[in-house]
This record gives sequence, C-alpha cells and structure tokens, in this order.
Amino acid sequence: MDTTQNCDTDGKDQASGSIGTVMSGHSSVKIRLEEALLLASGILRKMDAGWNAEIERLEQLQKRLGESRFHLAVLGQFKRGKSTLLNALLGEDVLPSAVVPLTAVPTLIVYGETRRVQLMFRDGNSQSFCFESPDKIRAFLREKATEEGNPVNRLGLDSITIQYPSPILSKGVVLIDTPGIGSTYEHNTKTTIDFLSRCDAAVFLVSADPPITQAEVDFLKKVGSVVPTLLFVLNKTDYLLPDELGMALSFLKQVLVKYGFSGRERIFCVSARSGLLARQRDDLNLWTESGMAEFYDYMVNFLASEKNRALYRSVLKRTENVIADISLRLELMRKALEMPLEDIDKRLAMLEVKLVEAEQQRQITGDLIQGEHRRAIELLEELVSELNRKVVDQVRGIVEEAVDSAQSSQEVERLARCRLNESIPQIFNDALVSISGAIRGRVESVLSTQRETGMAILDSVRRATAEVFNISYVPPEALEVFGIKEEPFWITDNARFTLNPLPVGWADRLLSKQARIARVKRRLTEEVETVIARNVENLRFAMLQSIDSSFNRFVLTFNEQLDGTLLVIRDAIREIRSKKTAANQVVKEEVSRVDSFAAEIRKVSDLLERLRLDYGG
Ligand SMILES: Nc1nc2c(ncn2[C@@H]2O[C@H](COP(=O)(O)OP(=O)(O)O)[C@@H](O)[C@H]2O)c(=O)[nH]1
Ligand SMILES: [Mg+2]
Repeated sequence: MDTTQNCDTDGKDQASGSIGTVMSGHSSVKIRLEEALLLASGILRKMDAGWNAEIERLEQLQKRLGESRFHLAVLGQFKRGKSTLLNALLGEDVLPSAVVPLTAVPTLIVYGETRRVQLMFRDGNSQSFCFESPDKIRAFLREKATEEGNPVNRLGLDSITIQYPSPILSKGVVLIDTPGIGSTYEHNTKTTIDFLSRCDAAVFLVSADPPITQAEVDFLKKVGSVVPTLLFVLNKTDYLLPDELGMALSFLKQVLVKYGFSGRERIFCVSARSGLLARQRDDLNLWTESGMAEFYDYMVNFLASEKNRALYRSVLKRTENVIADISLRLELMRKALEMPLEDIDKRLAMLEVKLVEAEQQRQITGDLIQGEHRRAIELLEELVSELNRKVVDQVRGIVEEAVDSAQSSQEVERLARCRLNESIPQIFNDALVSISGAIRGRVESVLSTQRETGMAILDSVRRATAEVFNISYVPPEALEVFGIKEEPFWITDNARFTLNPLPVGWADRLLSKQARIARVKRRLTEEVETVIARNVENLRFAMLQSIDSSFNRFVLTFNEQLDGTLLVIRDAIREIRSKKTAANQVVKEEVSRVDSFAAEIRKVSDLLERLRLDYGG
C-alpha cells in the first residue's frame, strides 16, 4: 500500500495506481475472456475440493492474460552498459550510470503519463514520488538505489518501479533492470533467476572489454533454461575495429556453443552509448549505425506485438478446452451415479486400458515429431546455403557488368551501387518467398499429418469414454497447426539493404584508372558480401524461429489437451467410486447438484462461443 505521496513538483495530488496499460484494439476480447474465466472458476469453487486441478488450469489462463505486457529483462555484469542500453531504449537519460553498483533489487520500468518512482519495501509498504525530468529521477535513484546512497540495502527495498512516458513502453513493453550478476550477494542470483521465469525475453549484455567472464558463463548456464527467449547483445562496439568485432563475435559464439547453447541465438551488435546520443539528438543515421535501430525494431515491432495477438487466441482456445473437459466430467459423473457399483468397476477397467493405450501412442507421436522438426531445420540450412551461393554470384555479376559498361572508376561505383540498391531488395524478397514457401510446405504438411494422428488419439479417448459410459460423444477441438510466418519483420525495411556511398579516397586518385577500377570493384564486392551475409542470416534466423515455434507449440497444445482430458476422466472415476459407496439419498442429492452445475457451465460455454464468433476464432 502507498504510505506516502511525495511530489517534487507543485504538490498536486497524483492519482495513485495509474500505471498506464495501453489498450489495444484487442482489449475488449481480453476483458470478456477475463470475465468468462472468473465466472467459470467461481462456479467450480462452489462445487468441492475435487475440482482444484481445473480451478488451477483456469487460474493459470487468467494469469497468462494478465501478463499481456511484454517483459524484457536486461542481464549482465556490472559496467557492461545495462543502464545505458535501457536509457537508449527509453530515449532519455533516466537510469544512473552508476560509479558504484546499484542496489541489488530489480527495477521495472512501465508506461505512465507522469514520471514517477515507486519504492517497494520488503515489509509490503511502498512510497511513490513524482518527478519533472529524467535528471531528477536519476539523482533520486542515485540517492536511494545505489550502494553509496543505500549501503547493503539498509532501506529494505524489494523492488523499484519507474513509470515513464516513453514510446517503447506505450507499446506494452516493460523493461527490467536486474541486479548485476556476480553481485555482492549470492541470493541475488537466485532472486534474479526466479524473476526471469516470469519474463518473456531476456537480453544478455556482454562487451568485448573484458571478454565474457566465468561468472557470466556460470550465470548464463542457469538462465538458459528459464527464459522463453534469450537474446544476446554485444555492447560497446564503438570501441572495436571491424575485424575486432568479428573476433569478439566468434569468440562469443564459441563460448555459447561450448556451454550448451545451439549457436543459433540471435546476437545484436550495438553501441548503447551512441544509441542514447542518437535519441537525444534525434539523429536517425546514428541510431541505425549504433545497431540500436535493429534491436529496437526486433524487440518492439516483432516480438512484443506478435505476442499479444497470439496470446488472446491461445487463451480463448485453451479456455474452451478446459470447459469442454469440465462438461465431460460432469456428464460422466451424472451417468455413473445411476449405475450399480459392480457395473461401474467393470466399465472403469475397460476405459483404463484405452487410457494407457493413448499414453503409448502419445510417446510414439512425440518421437516422430522430433525427427520431423530436425529434418525441417536441415532443409532450411540447405536452402540457405544454396541461396547464399546464388546471391553472391548474382551480385558479382552486377558489379562485373558495371565495370564493363562504365568509363571511370567513379562511374563504376555509381552505376554498381545504383544497380545493387535496386536489385538486392528484390533478390531477397524473391528468396524469402521461395524459401519460406518451401519450408512452409514441409512444416505444414508434416504437422497436418501429425495433427491427424494427434486428433485420432484425443478422439479415441473421448469415444471410448462415451461408449463405455454411454454418454454423448463430443469430438475434441481441432488441434491448431501454427504455420510458418510469411514475412519476417525486417524484409520490408529497404534501408537495411542500402549501401552507403563512399567518398573517393586520396589514395584512389593517385592510382591508374585500371587500378582504381579494380580497387572499387574489390571494395564493392566486400561491402556487398557483408550486406548479403547479414540478410541471409536474418532470413535464416527468422525461418528457424518460425520452424521451432511451429513444432514446439504444436507439441505443447497436444500434450495440454490430452493431459486435460485424461485428468478429468481419472478425477471423475475417483469421485464416482467414492460417492457410490454412500447412501442412496446422497446419490439423489448429488444428481441434482451435478445437474445444476452442468447448467451453469453451459452458460460459460455460450459466452465463449459468442466470443469466438466475434473474435473470428
Ligand atoms: N564506449 C562505450 N561505452 C559505453 C557504452 N555503453 C555504456 N558505456 C559506458 O560503460 C560504463 C558503464 O555503463 P552502465 O550503463 O552504467 O553499465 P551497467 O553497470 O551495466 O548498468 C559507463 O561509463 C557508460 O558510459 C557503449 O556502447 N560504448
Ligand atoms: Mg546500471
């Protein structure tokens, strides 16, 4: 609870708890889903303790909905540039770049119209303060949240929340500065790891000065399995010459592979400091050059927006599944309540055989899918290396042509750049269409087959239950096949393909015409190959992510659906057995109780049905 309101402005009362969540067009879907979930868990709570598992499933979904903001944590050792990176994302110098470590508590930065800092204490109290400018926030944080101002956390802080009116936050992104790794207290590492499991993505920040340390590697090993998306940022690239950057990158990749990462992790090279400067000066070129533009776009325009759309759809579908399971269980109970005990036992034994069979089939299907997943990645690697060869040949041809048709080295350069700038986006667009087409074809055909198998397994369980207990058969919800995305986020941005015009060096002027042309040709070829390599890697990475997510999500939804159904059937069985041993009168009461619950649950189904119609499934 807020105990104090301190404003350094004019003492105007600031409405508390006004953390602005920016509502998107999907917000009403979210609210209606929330209502349906609350209604359903309310009904189950009125039943009895036997429904805890279902209540928990509904609560999980509620929690997922509540988390529709995108939590991005920044991790890294002291001095790697975490605060500077966050400031660059925010566009202003908000967080202190401390001379001494910041107090080891997480700092959350969320959207708010006013600049406000809320200190949360371990005893549950909190204090909030409003500020006029980033400078004042910085000074305040220095005072409250550094080892200098708050040694060994004497103030007993638990976390800090900063509200800030920054565009990146208004898109629903929550930025989190975490206690540095290898910081003074061992328990901080654990706190950070627990915290990370609730984040959508984490950025692991390293720099080349010094190279990644043992403490960071140890931390990484723990983090890798906890966060859904782990990205790497190599900061302070402004210190490095191009070949030093290459070396730093390959060293980092080696370390990653050595410690069990796939080597497919995305690594962004940035200069956070130049990025911050660019934002302060509104310098778009510097922003792009600093590498921050690419990083920002990837985080905000791709990961975060993709997340909400997918989230609502998946929560709706999963809620429908839970409700269908609950209805099945109620119907099963209703039927069995009227059967003699011996009869029930005989039927239960028959059903159990089916359930065990379904488990075995699940195992076989899982193995098959894993194999197909691997083969889809192999196909991608083949296509990508073929593409690389083809594009390199194509652009070499363009440079040759310019050399043949131009008179002077300047003209070669001008002509070649002009043609390259025209043709590279086209080449990559075509490549994307053809590669994503091939991959989509493969993944979707494999998953469609697996969907048939998966549906057959789910169906066999439901059918057996319906037959054995003579209840109505409800076919399972269709398993979703998550397709390969058509358009990786970067492809429409032509700026990324553009080659910068180079000034003619003094050295060039002293050379013979032929030597000058040869030199221009060499330089162009090198430059263009870097551009190609970057785009090929972008394409490859986007496709890989898409393949991984299609397979993983398929397996996840299948398992969830089967587990849910198996769980309700087994729970129903247990409950029926115990109820049947009770007296006849109790059975009668039980029948009418079950009937009334079933009627209430049908109302939730109707709500969801309407929601699905409005939302377009
Ligand atoms: N040259 C250079 N220095 C940087 C960059 N990013 C951060 N720094 C400097 O590195 C030091 C530590 O940065 P800070 O953001 O406080 O690191 P943190 O401890 O990880 O939060 C500061 O002096 C920053 O100015 C960068 O991209 N390039
Ligand atoms: Mg810092």
